[in-house]
Amino acid sequence: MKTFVLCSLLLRLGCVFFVSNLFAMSVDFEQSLAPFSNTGEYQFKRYSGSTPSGHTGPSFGARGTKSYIYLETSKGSAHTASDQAVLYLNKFRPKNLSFYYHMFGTDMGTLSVEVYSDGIWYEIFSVSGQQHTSSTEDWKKASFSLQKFVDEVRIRFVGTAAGGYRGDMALDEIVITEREYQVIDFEKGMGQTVNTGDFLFRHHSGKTPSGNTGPNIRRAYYGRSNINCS
Ligand SMILES: [Ca+2]
Repeated sequence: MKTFVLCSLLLRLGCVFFVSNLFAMSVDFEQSLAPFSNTGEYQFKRYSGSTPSGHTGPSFGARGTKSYIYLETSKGSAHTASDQAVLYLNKFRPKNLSFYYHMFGTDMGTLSVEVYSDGIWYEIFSVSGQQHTSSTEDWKKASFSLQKFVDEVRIRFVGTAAGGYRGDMALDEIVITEREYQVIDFEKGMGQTVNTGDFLFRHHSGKTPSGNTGPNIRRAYYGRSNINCS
């Protein structure tokens, strides 16, 4: 947040620099569910190949991968309407979210994605009923910007059964891009900032060369250095 405030101030001053610190987490379910976990009454299970029931579920993972996760809807699993599985991830700073889903079967239920922020679960995606016509049809991709959520959030994928065994909904290749907020104190140069404007922010310590302008003290907080636009 301090970086955001600093950027806003510097943009008003007429100089431009750019900070990039993006981190992406890709979960392909080839080895495990981590960092996700199941928190619902029923579970999204890791699987490879076609699901055990005929006429439902994918035959392979998304984008040519082997494994994926799915909600089993045969008897003894989420077979009754309103049975739910919840795939949950705790606390991250969001920028973008994308994932692949496969929903083949005449008993297909509802897949929803919800983001928890400031005490409220916001639904950002929901699709109901059969979205594929065969187990071998390509997975569909969903992608969202989450930049409106400023602070840390939680996320959950909710699979709700419609009743019946032909309702094996599947997920794969969940990618979350995070933005890390950094404080840049300019004590050791410009850090990861890059000048892109017509004039340069210069790294400096102490008073600026001109009189009656610039900071009159050597430090912001307790550091020695700063940058100035000239
Ligand atoms: Ca996969």
